[in-house]
Parts: sequence; structure tokens; C-alpha cells
Amino acid sequence: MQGTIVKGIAGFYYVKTTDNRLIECKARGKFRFDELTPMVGDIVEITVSKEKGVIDAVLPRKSQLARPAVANITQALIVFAYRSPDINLELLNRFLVLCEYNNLKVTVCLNKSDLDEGKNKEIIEMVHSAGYDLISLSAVSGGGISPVREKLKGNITVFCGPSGVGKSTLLNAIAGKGLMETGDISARLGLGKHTTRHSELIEVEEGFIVDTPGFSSLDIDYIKREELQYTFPEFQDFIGKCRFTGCIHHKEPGCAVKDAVEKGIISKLRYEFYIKMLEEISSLRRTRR
Ligand SMILES: Nc1nc2c(ncn2[C@@H]2O[C@H](COP(=O)(O)OP(=O)(O)OP(=O)(O)O)[C@@H](O)[C@H]2O)c(=O)[nH]1
Ligand SMILES: [Mg+2]
Ligand SMILES: [Zn+2]
Repeated sequence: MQGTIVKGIAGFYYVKTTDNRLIECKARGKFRFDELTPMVGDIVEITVSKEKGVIDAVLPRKSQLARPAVANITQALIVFAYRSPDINLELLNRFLVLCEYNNLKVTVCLNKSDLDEGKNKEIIEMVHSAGYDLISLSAVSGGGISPVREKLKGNITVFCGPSGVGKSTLLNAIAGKGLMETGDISARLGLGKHTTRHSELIEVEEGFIVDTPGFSSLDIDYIKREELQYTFPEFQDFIGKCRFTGCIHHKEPGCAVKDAVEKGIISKLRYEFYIKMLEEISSLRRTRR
């Protein structure tokens, strides 16, 4: 029988089977000798007897994130707010780059539409011109949540975004109240920041969501200079059409990417961010030598 590991605690794995049962499993002894340790998100073959299971095999992983430590995540919903806090454009672009680098499908969710004053037009245009879907919603009033639900079907989804934008509020609205602690509650109880221990998958809308936010570190210094261009989907039509092979679309003449920026096909904001990251990566490399 097949299933997905939704939770792991002290050597036990909780597997949601294709016939919709939750089975407590142990890994077969041989996993201790192999490199592969089962992890949350893994699709596994199990044998069940008397409602207890044994994991016989882990199917090849399509992806593996370190933080959160979950396998087979297929998409990220990047959450920002219209206001309170204001959108930090560089942060938004960093999230986009990290998701692309990890081969995740991306949707940008703009929350707190109830507070919208119409001042984010340029950013919204930038997101669209880069080819990303954008969902406008309000997690408190409930508007715009159904398109988010639609996105969850058939995916393992991680929510990303800075503090205070309403990720937990949105997750609670989708999965039913009380799943995640929101800013309101931690303020009321006078508790410090809630740091979640082990990631767990929550079943929703014929898919799963990860209960912890993704990408706590937004460092991109492990991305190579030559790789960065591939994390910008709107560059792809132009790569390979520049005068020089190996063009990184910086100072080279006859660059098709820069030409597309001039013509307004590629957003100037995105290109400026690309150059900023390129220079950041280059200077890191120099100081390391
Ligand atoms: N006006 C308005 N406020 C919202 C909305 N969604 C969330 N909030 C409020 O924004 C604050 C932060 O929400 P959280 O859900 O805790 O934010 P978070 O993204 O989980 O923050 P961290 O856990 O710190 O990363 C809370 O006071 C929410 O009530 C919304 O759609 N409109
Ligand atoms: Mg939260
Ligand atoms: Zn070029």
C-alpha cells in the first residue's frame, strides 16, 4: 500500500494512505544502514498488519527542502500584504528567486486587501510581467480565499513571506481555526515568537500544506553567478540570443535581455534586482578568495 508521511515523531512515521487511513509506521531496519532516512512528505510503500505499519520503501523524491525539512513540496504561496507591513520589494524578489531555484511553482498572494489604498500598482504589474499568478485576498474578511484553495489541489504547498503579513491567519482560514498561532494570540498571551519544532503536513483540498513557513533564511549566496539568470522566468525567451555566449546580461554589449528591458518587455524593477543580486554574489565570491 502507498501513502504520504505527514508527521514524524521519535522514530514513528504517520502515513496517510491512498485509501485515506492514518497509519502509525516504523521504518524497516535496513533504513538504518542506507543513507536514506524517511522524512515528512515522502511517498512510501508500507505493509500494514493490525493497524500498525512498516515502511518498506521510500519512492524517489522530486524535491527536498532543508528548512522546512519536507520532501516533495511542489509549490510555494508567497504571501505579502497590501499594507501593514508595506511590501518590501527586494524581499519579494528574493522569495521568488529562492522558489525558482528550488523548482517550486509560485503564486503570489497579496493579503489585507481590506486595507488596500491602491499604492502597489507598480509591484503588481512587475509580478504579472514576470509571469506569476497573483491572488488578491483578505484573510480576515474571507474575500479571495477560494482561488487560494483551488491552488492547493494536488500539491504539497509551503507558505512563505515576512512576519505579520497574515500567513497564519490565512492557513487557519483554509484549514479551520486554531491550526496556527497568529500574531493576535501571541500578543495577547505575552508569549515570545513561536518556533515550530517538526513540520507536519495538513490535509486540505485534495492536497497538503506544510504547517511551518518556508525559507527562514533568504541568503542566495550559494547560487552561482551564471545560474542566477535561470531563476528569472521572464528572461528565458532571451537567454541564448545575446551577442556573446556566456553573457550574464550585465555590462556586455548586444545583450538580448537588456534589449527586452529597454523595450519594456522585461520589468525594469526586476532587471534592477537581478543586477543587485549579481553584484552581491560577485562581491561575495571576491571576499571569499
Ligand atoms: N486588516 C487585516 N488584517 C489581517 C489580515 N490577515 C491577517 N491580519 C492581521 O495581521 C496580523 C498578523 O497576522 P499573522 O497571521 O499572525 O501573520 P504571520 O504572517 O503569520 O506572521 P508571523 O507568524 O510572525 O510570520 C494579525 O493581527 C492579523 O489579525 C487581513 O486580511 N486584513
Ligand atoms: Mg505566523
Ligand atoms: Zn545578455
